Amino acid sequence: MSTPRKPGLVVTNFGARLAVEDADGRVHRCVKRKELPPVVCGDRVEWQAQTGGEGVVIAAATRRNELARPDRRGRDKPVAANFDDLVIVAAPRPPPQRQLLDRYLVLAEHLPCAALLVMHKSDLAESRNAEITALHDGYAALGYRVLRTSTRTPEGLTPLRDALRSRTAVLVGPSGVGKSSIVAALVPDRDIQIGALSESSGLGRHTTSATTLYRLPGGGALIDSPGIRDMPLRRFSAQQIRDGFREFASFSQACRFANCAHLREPGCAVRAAVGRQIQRQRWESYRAIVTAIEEQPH
Ligand SMILES: Nc1nc2c(ncn2[C@@H]2O[C@H](COP(=O)(O)OP(=O)(O)OP(=O)(O)O)[C@@H](O)[C@H]2O)c(=O)[nH]1
Ligand SMILES: [Mg+2]
Ligand SMILES: [Zn+2]
Repeated sequence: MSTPRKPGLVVTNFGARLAVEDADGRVHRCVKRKELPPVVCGDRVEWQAQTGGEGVVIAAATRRNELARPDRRGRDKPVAANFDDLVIVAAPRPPPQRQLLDRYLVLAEHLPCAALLVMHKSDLAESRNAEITALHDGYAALGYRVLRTSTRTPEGLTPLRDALRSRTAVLVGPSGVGKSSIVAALVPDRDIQIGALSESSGLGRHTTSATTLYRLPGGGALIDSPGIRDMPLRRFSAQQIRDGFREFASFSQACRFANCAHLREPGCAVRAAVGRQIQRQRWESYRAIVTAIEEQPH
C-alpha cells in the first residue's frame, strides 16, 4: 500500500541520498527514484514516506534557476536551485580576485537572479585599503548593491540580515572569505539544523561540507556552498558574456559592427569608452573572460 505524496524541499544532497524538509519543517532522509535527473538543494519535490525506512522522492518541479559548479572531473553539476539572490562574498583576506567577482556577476545576470556583493571582514584595517575601496565604489557605481559586513562587530551583519529577509540566497566566493561564518551568525540554530540533518539524513558530518540550505529565523533561507577557485561559465555564449557586463549596453549600439566583440574591432564604441565611462578593470576582466572561454574545452 502506498502512502500519500507530500510536497518537500531538498535541503542537501549527497549523490542520490537527500535530506527533504516537509511542510512542518521536519527533515526526512530520502532516496531519489533512479529515473529522475539529479535533485539538489533548493529543489521542490514530491516524496512518499515508506514504513521503517527512507522516503522516496518521486518527482521534482522545474527549476526557476540553478547554480552549477565543476565537479572533480571539471564537468558542471547543479548544486543549488530556486534562489532569489547570489550573494558574492569578497574580503581583504584572501585577496579579492576581480575576475572571479565579474564571472559571478555575469552568472547572476543570466541565471537570472539578483546579485548582492558583500565586502566582508570590515573589521580588518585592510578593508579600508585602496583596493577594497575601489572595488566597493566601482561596483556600486554600476548599480550593484554592495554591503560591508563583519561577524566580529556588533552590528556588522545588520545590513545583510535586512537585505536577505524572506529571501532565499546562495553565498558564493572563494574559500576563506567567511561564507560559513556569515551563515553561523545569521542562523543561530545552525548547529541544531546540521544535527537534525546528520541524524535524519544519515549523511553524517558530510552536511557541513556539502551545499546546504539553512532556515533564517525571520523567514527566508541561506544556502552555504564550499568555496571554489573558478567559475568557468561554460554554458554561456560570447554574446551572453558581453551582455553580462551591464555597462556595455548603452555603448555597444554605437559599435560599427552589430556583433562587435569589443576586443580588436575598428569603430568599437565600448573600447572608446574604456578609461572614461567604462572602468578599465572591468573591460580587462571582460577580455580575460572571453579569451579564457574561447580556450576552454566544452
Ligand atoms: N576578521 C574577520 N575574520 C572573519 C570574519 N568572518 C570570518 N572570518 C574568518 O575567516 C576565516 C574563514 O571563514 P569561513 O567562514 O570558514 O570561510 P568560508 O568562506 O566558509 O570558506 P570555505 O568553506 O572554505 O569556502 C575563519 O578563520 C573566520 O574566523 C570577519 O568578519 N572578520
Ligand atoms: Mg565554508
Ligand atoms: Zn564594440
